Amino acid sequence: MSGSTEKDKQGMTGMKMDNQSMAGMDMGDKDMGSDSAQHMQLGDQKQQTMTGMEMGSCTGTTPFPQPGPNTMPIMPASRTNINANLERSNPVHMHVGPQVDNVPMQVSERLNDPGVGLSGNGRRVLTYADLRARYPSVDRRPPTREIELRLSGNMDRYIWGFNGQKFSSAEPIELKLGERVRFVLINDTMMEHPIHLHGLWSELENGHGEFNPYKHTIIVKPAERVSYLVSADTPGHWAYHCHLLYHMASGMFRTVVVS
Ligand SMILES: [Cu+2]
Repeated sequence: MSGSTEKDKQGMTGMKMDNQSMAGMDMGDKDMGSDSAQHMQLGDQKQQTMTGMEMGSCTGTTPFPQPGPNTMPIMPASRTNINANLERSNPVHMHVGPQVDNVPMQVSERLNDPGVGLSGNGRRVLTYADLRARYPSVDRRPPTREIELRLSGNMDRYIWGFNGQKFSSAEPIELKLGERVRFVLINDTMMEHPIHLHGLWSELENGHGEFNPYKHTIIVKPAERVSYLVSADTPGHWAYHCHLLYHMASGMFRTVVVS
C-alpha cells in the first residue's frame, strides 16, 4: 500500500515539474513544437483579456477552460435569466420504425446516480453531481436556443442513432459561429451512451453555476435527461458521436457544423 502511495506521489511530482518547466520555457524555443507553444501562449493571453484576471499566473500553468478563437466577451452572470430569450428551435422529430425499439415512460435527471451496476454496492462512487470546475466559466452568456436529441436504438437489431435516424440519412446540426446553445440529450435506450462533441466544450449543467464542469464526453444513463451548454467558438465540421465506437459505427453519429 505504501508502495503505491509513494508511486502516486512520484507521479504527481513529475507532473508538477513538467508544468513548471513548461512555464519557465521560452515559448520560441526551437526544441518545443512552435505551433503548440504559440497556441498555449495565445490561450493565456486571451484568457487574461477575457476575464480581466491573471488566472494561473501564480503557478504558471494554463488554466482550463481555454477560450476558443471566437469566444465572445463575458456577460455578467445572472442565475435568474439563464433561460430568458430561449428559443426551442427544434421540436424533436422522431423517425419511428424498426430502428427504435424503446421509448421510456418517463425520463429524469439523475446526476447523483452513479449508473448501472455502481449503486448500492457499499462504496462511495463519485457522480456527475460531484464534478465542479476549478476555474469559473469563460462564457457566461445564457443560451439563446435549445437543441434536443433523443438517443435511440434497437438492441436486437443493433441499430443506433439520434432521433431514430442513423448518420448516413441525417442532416448536420448547424451552429452559428459565436452563438451559445443548450444541448439536451434524452436517452430512450437501455444502455448508457458516452456522447462526445469534438472541437467545442460541453459545459454540463449540474447545478454548480459558473463552476459547471467543462467536459469532452457526457455519459447519458438509460431514461435520463441531461443538458449542457456549448459556445460555438470554433468554426469547422465537428464529429459528434457515441464513444462506444460500435454504436458510432452503426449510426449514433452526427456532424456539427459551426460557421
Ligand atoms: Cu452508445
